[in-house]
Amino acid sequence: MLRFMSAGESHGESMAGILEGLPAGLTIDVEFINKELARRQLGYGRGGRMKIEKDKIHIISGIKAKKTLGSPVSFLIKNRDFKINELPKISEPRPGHADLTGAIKYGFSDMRCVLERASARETVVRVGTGGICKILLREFGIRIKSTRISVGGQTSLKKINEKIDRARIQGDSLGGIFEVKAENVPVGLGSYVHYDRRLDARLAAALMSIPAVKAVEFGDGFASASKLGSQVHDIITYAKAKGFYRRTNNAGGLEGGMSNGETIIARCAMKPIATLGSPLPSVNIKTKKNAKASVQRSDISAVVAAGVIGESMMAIVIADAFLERFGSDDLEKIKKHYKLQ
Ligand code: EPS
Repeated sequence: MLRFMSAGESHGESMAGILEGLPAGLTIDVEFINKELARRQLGYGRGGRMKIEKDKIHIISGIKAKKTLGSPVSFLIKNRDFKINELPKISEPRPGHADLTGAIKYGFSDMRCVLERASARETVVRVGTGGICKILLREFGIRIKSTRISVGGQTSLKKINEKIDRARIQGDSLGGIFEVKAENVPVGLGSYVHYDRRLDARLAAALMSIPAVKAVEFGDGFASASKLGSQVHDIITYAKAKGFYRRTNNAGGLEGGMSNGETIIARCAMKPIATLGSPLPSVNIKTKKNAKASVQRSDISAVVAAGVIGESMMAIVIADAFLERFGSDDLEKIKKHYKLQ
């Protein structure tokens, strides 16, 4: 079983991750992980923080001479913008953010204490972890990619950028849709037997856990609900060179809670970022009087970055399900199991 934990506050000293359950003998390419971290910083519409940070992974355990030992891999990613103890208190919660509910839940009067951990800065750890999982998956030819499908309902790059510029001027924010695909996933990851090992359910939970994601679908997803069965189900075919395959991929590579060998396709809808330059009405949590929501440095839109985070979450779940099916304590034995399938 592969498990990971993240720790760290947005303006604390460092973000930290622990990934446990990797086999021994995997060569960790730190440069590849750093490139993944840099991809998370991209996209038109990002805020000032991305100009400050140059995220780099610093692995502190689980590796000797670049190879995994089978012990937990732990790492740090430094926050250049380390200033948690100097930042002002926040008393006006932002609608759509964790601010108010988090403060009630933990009994804080300063919502800075919520923001620091609720921040999407945490996703840097997921991308570090996902990068390691991608390195494992690429040993078996599995590739994961993402695309920004739309922002604020626009699909062309020109219109997206114009819409982001307009939102910035108006002090507003935008959401959008991104797609994540996993190619060359072997047949049978996940389970039709155990509800909690279903690959679609695990992927949906992982993608839904990305900040601001409000909906996840696989393949034809919501559209399939208004079609006939004959229009939806993918016809099964056989060819000597390929084995069994489907003529179409409306199922998004998932049938019966398992990978069916076709490309896994997930789409995620992201709501607009909760911080608005022209803030919405809110209430001061101390005085209980009407007040404008607080304004924090933020992104206008972060759909490209969310796609990279989506790739990481998909890589983590697929690596876990892969190890469940072909797993062993060492990579060479996993390769032997994999060849036998
Ligand atoms: C982000 C870090 C944050 C935000 C943004 C993404 O840093 P800061 O709060 O210092 O600007 O830029 O996070 C949010 C939009 C949010 O609501 O938390 C990052 O590293 O991706």
